[in-house]
Amino acid sequence: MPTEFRNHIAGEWVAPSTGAYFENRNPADVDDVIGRFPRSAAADVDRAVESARKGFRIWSRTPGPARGAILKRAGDIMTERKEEIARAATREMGKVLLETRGDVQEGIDTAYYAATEGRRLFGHTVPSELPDKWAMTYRRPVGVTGIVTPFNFPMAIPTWKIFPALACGNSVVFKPAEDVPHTAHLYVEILLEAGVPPQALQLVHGFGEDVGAPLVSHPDVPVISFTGSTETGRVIGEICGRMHKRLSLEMGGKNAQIVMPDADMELALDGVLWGAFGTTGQRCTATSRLLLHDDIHDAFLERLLARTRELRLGDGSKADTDVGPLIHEASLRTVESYVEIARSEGEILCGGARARGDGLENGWFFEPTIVAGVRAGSRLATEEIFGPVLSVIRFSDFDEAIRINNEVRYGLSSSVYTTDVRTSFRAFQELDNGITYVNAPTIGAEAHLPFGGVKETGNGHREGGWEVYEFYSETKVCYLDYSGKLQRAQIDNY
Ligand code: UN1
Repeated sequence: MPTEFRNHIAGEWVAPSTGAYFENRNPADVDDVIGRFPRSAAADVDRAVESARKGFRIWSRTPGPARGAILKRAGDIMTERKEEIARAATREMGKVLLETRGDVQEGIDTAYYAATEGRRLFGHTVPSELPDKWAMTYRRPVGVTGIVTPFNFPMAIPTWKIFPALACGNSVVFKPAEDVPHTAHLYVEILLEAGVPPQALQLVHGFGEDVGAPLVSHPDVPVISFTGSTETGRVIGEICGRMHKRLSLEMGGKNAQIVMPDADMELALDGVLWGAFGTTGQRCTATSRLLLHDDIHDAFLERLLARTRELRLGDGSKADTDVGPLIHEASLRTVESYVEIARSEGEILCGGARARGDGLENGWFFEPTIVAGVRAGSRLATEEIFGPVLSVIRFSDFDEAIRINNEVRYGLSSSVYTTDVRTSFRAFQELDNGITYVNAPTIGAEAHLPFGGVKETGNGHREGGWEVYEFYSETKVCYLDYSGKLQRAQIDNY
């Protein structure tokens, strides 16, 4: 009998109000059941929010440095348990161990950054325009935060949101993706062990419509942070707009790697293989378009095909695996439907089918796929696929590459391979993305820099780095007039 997991609500590990559970299965071997997780409902969310309101009162009054010390401990425990968490994440999510180790490391980096931010949370002290008067700002926590996360970074993305939310003094109701509940469970265990007050941290498992929806529309949750599809983000945005909530959205991408004729070709090859097929293409930063200059198009493709055919598919926990499975059957069907489109919109040079063979029968494996001759503006060139499918588009000069890069509705990351400094700086200025890399792939953001995209990728906020702390706190402006008389700003001093 698989282990039955619980929600964490009001300081206790509890069964869901529904009494119902869902199974969490390994995408590399669907017969491997990891556990049964609560299929919670609105009543569980209500209890969680009620507890988080109490938790907020305790935690928001804990001094920032004391909060930071607890987050530092969480980072230490994560460091000790890194391998165990990585293995749990690979088992439920599928990506290779090398990557889940990186995923956990991103969480650790975020913990240590958040720990020190507890000693900063800077405000400003500013001269007043009037004599004997002080003006300054400080940062206040906002309240209960609702955190809704996807499957592809089971540790990094929850930590990006929860550590800064806690560092700023907010309490948390966490609804992880139903595909990766075990990693979420481990993370919450660690936070509690580190000393986060149990009332300040709630974990509610379940599905978007049952748990995510009541959380997003709960009147006592003024802050929502969501990473997922642009379609779901739009619905959340409408609800939060109506309810005047603070909302951070991190959504789709259609990221391009541009290869110029002056590039180091070996480096560009390494970059696109990692960017397109790492995480089986299931990153919002994944390289899903390869823009090749006419002069190197054929030669580059030939080498890329040879390298792609060498990639070994398999269980991500095995040392010789390069590419793991897709997350579930629905994702496999989506990828298949785009391959159908590829048949008419381009030429499939490799892959294009569900992968069969030894050790692959029981998982959602799809062959790394390259489609050449894709026209800019076509569906394959503009829609997010979230799988191992790379569309190759030709261009004849950098202006055209910029235009193609910018024509999609998303704007997360972009990459240019070039040895020309002028091209590099033009890329920084003219590629319409939140992140541009020169001589590095479209994936690989670092935890201490802001992360996010423009256009339909986001809604103007950033995760990571120093910027996310703005999102999780309110600026309070404080004036103190010690002149002993009424001083009218803009009037008495003019
Ligand atoms: C995501 O794809 O949802 O830059 C996040 C990267 C990672 C984060 C990706 N550090 O690829």
